Amino acid sequence: MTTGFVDASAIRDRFCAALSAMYRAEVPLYGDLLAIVAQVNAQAGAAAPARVEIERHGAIRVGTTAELAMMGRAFAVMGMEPVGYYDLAAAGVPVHSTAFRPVAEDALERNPFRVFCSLLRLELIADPALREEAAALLAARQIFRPETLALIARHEEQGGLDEAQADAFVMGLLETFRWHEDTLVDRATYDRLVASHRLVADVVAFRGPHINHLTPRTLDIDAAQAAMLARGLDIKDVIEGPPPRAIPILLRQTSFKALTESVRFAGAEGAPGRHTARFGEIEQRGAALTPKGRALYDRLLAQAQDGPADMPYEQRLARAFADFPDDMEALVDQALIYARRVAAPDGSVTLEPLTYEDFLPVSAAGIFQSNLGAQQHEAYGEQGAQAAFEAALGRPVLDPFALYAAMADRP
Ligand code: OOG
Ligand code: NI
Repeated sequence: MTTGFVDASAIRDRFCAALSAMYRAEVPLYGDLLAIVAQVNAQAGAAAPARVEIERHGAIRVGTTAELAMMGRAFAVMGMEPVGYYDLAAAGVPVHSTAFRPVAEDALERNPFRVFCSLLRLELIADPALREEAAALLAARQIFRPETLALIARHEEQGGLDEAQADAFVMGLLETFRWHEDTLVDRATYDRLVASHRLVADVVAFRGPHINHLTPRTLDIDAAQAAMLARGLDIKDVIEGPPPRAIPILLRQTSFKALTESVRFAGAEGAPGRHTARFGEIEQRGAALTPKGRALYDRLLAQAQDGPADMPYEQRLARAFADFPDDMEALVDQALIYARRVAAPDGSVTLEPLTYEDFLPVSAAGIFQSNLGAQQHEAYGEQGAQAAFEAALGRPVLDPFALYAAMADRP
């Protein structure tokens, strides 16, 4: 029986393509990145998984619990569920986050589009007057179009969207992710928001949670990074994540630095203002690690970061990760990665790692920080607040390890 509803994966696929086209028009350098990555991936040849060509992740930052809850409902229309909890306060960024992504195997295969979604933690703004002003600004804005809200409700009532509704949903939701040059605040307010934290200004001063980067997946991040440098892009000093390996694990990421863009402050005549937020990023994905593998990764990464300051970071990283096995047999035997048996056409069976579909908090903190310019903030004293985040979202986040374990257990 056909329901006449568009498959959630098809809606996600359309949204991902539309968002990519919009971001390309907004940030032409993103188009350059796509070209570099396409070239590098073509050289990697036949080994490329089919989904790589369309694979992207993006990131947005919302301001209120109501915005987060509605965003969760909007992503649900596209078959994207909240996976994992990321506490960035420890790294001096006043947000906590989850990743909305498909979780079923066929959905990941179709289009693994994921969005790192951060919620501003207003309670971490020290100045009570500014905190109240920010809360009032956020309470007064509506980041979704009324017709998009109606379509989300419609989806929940009828269990899906038909063709016309799906297209209207995609176009409407795209508006929520669009960049707005006009700010909600005047220059003086903007300056006070920036002074509390640049990220606070990025969320509170604007009409909506503009997409701040969109990241294609490369099969060789070292080659892609060299190509970015050759094109003269202003990129981060180090690649976040593990060092280069024979069997890639988790996620390696690098980005070009945030652009300085002109904005028009409310009520302002004269010279435009400047805002720095949007950037470009590329990533290489490897094997998903088990809790044991992840604990080893976290320990070795900390070791590299605490290593001798006079040694280049790459060298410290390589030295620390000499203790992380780098062949399939050892990785599987020691239960460090999730893998599955795959039958080859000749009847032989090989082990294939499961791809890591999530994010890394230390890397995310590094990405946030490289885009805050000179401004660095010390760690916030507060701990993560997963229960509060989940209450805001209206549901618990899924445990990424449980998802991998379920997929890996299949013979
Ligand atoms: C999100 C940064 C995290 C990643 O790839 O780790 C992220 C943000 O800047 O809003 O996208
Ligand atoms: Ni990212």
